Amino acid sequence: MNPKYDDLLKSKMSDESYSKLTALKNQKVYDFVGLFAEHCEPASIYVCDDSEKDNQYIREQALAKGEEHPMALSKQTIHWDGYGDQARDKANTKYLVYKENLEKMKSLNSVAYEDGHKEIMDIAKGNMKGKDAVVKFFAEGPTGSPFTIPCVQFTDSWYVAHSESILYRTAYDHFLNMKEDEKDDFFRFIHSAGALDERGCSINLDKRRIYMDTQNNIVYSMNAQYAGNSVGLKKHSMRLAINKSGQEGWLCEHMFVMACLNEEKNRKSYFCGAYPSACGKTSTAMIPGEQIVGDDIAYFRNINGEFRAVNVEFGMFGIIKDVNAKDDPVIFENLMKNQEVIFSNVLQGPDKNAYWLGQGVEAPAEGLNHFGEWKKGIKDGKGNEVPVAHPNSRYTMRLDYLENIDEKGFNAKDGVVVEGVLYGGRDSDTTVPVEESPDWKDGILLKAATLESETTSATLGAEGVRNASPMANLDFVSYPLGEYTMNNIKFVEGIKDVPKVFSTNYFMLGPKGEFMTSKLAKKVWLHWAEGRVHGEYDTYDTPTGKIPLYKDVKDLFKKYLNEDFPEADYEYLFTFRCTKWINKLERAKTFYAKMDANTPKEIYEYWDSAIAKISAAKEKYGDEIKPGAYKG
Ligand code: SPV
Ligand code: MN
Repeated sequence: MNPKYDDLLKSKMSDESYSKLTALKNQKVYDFVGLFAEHCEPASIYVCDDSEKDNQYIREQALAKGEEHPMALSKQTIHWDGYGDQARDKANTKYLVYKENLEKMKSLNSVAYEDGHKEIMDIAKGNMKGKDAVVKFFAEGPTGSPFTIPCVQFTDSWYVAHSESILYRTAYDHFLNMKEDEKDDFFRFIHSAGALDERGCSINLDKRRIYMDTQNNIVYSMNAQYAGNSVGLKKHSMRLAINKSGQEGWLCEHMFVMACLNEEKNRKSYFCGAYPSACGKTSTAMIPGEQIVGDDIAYFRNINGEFRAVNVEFGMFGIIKDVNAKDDPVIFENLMKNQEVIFSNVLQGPDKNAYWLGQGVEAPAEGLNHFGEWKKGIKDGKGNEVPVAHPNSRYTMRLDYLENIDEKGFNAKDGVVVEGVLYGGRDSDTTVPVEESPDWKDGILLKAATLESETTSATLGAEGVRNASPMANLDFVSYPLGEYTMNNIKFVEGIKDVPKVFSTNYFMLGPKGEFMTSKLAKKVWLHWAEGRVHGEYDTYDTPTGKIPLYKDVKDLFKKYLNEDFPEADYEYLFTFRCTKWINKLERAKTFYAKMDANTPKEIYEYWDSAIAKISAAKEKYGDEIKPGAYKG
C-alpha cells in the first residue's frame, strides 16, 4: 500500500479508526478517505465497522451534534432539513460526463467532466472544517450475494450515517474479506452537509450540488441534507447502479418487491412494481394480507435462467403524509412504538411526539417543525401558510419491524423469482384499472415506457397535465433513455419463465368525476394478476392487451373486499378508449424524441404499429370499445 496520507490520517483518527481503515488493505478505499480528509479538512474522522457499538455511536453523535433531537419515546429521534431543502434538488443534480459522452447525455442534466469536477471540488474545499466526519461501509442488496454492491460513505453528517445504518446492510466485513481482484469494484460517496445553523440544518443551500460520476462510480454531494440529496446509498447509488447494470446486462429498477398470497391455493407469488410518486407504490406493497419485501429499489438478475429480484435496502424512507390508523395500520402502529425511527420534517409537539398531515389525530397548535418554531396559521417569507408538517416529510425505519414482511424473501441471497411486474400510472380517463400485456416486450413498450402521472389539485401547477415517467425511473436513468429501454427488453433473453407484465391505474374517474372503487380495489387487480400468472381466468382482448371478465372481478371484489361491484362500473372502467390511447402513444413518441435523439427506430416503429392497430379498431368498433367487443 502506498502510505501517502498516513501522517494526515493518523492526525485525524484515533488509533482504532486508523487500524480499521488500514486492516482493509484496500488502496482505493485508503486513497478515497485520504484525499477527502485532505481536501474537505474535517477536524476528525471516525471509521466504523459493522458492530452494534458503532451503530449506537453514530446515533448518539447525531443527537449530540444537534442533527437529531430526542422524542418522548426514547428510541425515536427527529431531524429537520432546512425550509428550502425538503425534496430532491433536480436542477443541481448533474452527471459529470467525459467529453466524448456529452452529446448523448445532453438531455440528462450533465456537465462536462472537467468543469463540473472543478466546481464541486472547489465547493468541497474545506467544507467540513471544524466538523467530525465518519466513514462507514455498506452494501446494496444482501452481502455475499450475486447482487451485492459494496459501498463506502464518507460524510460529515451523522444523520446521514444514522439513516444509512437503518436503511442498508453494513459491509465492513465484506470489504475486509474482498479478494484482490474485487478490491477495485465498489461505489464511493463523499457528502458534506457543510455549515449548519443552530437547528442543525445546512445553511449554504446556494452551494448545494449533487454531482455523479458514473464513469468512476463516485458521487459528490455538497451542502445537501434532505435524504434524497444526501444519503449516498439511496438515489445516488441507484444512478450508478443503473449505469453499471446497463453495461453488465442486469437491471436496477425503481420498484417495490412483494409477495401476493393466495391462501386457498397455497400459493405465494412475487411481484415487482414501478409507480411514479403519488401513484400508489407503497400502498400496493403494503396491501393488507400480502407481504412486503421492499418498497423502493430492486435489482433484477438472470440467475441460472431465472428472473430474480432483490430489494437492495434494509429499511424504508417512507412518506409519512396520510399514514394513519385506518389507511396504513401496520406502519402507523410501528411509528407509535418505542423502537428506532427517525422522523424527518414533521412537527414535534410540546409533548415531544410527532405530528403530520393526514395522521388522523389532532395536531397541537404549536411546536417545532421544518419551518422552525411553528404556530398554526404562521406564514413563510412568501406569504404561504406553513402546514403542520411538510407534505414530503418522512420516517426512516427498518423494514423487519413490519409484521407483514416476507422474511425469507427479504433475506434471500439469490433474491426471489419474480412472476409478475406491475407498472402503475395515474390518469383519469385512459388506462383501465388492470391490463395484462401480451408479452414482455409489449409490456416494456406499451406499459412501462408510456407510464404517465397526471397532476391533480394536490400537486403544484396546472391540474390534468400528464407527466411522462418511463418505468417510473426517469429521474435516475443515467444513460440514454432509448438504450435503457432496449436493455429492459433484452433482459429476458435466456430467462425460462418470463414474468407477465401488467399495467394498473387506480385513478380512473367515473362519468361524474368520482372514483368508482374503494381504495383497496388494488387488492382485486393484484389477485387477478396473480391468477393470470398461474394460467387462470379467461380474458377479453383489447388492442393493447388482455382484460378481466366481469364475473371474475365481481367474485374477487366479493371475496377480498366483501363489496358488490356493479357491472355498469366494470363496463365503464374497462372500456378501451381509442383516441385517448393514440394520444398517449403520440406523447410517448414526442417525449422519447426529446429525451434521446438516438432512440432506436425499432421503438418508434413499434408505437406506430400500435397506433395503426388502435386506429383500425376505432374504424371498426368506434372510439370507445366496451369490454368483450373487440375481436382483433
Ligand atoms: C423518491 O422520491 O422516489 C423517494 C424518496 O424514494 S427520495 O429519497 O427523495 O428519492
Ligand atoms: Mn423512490
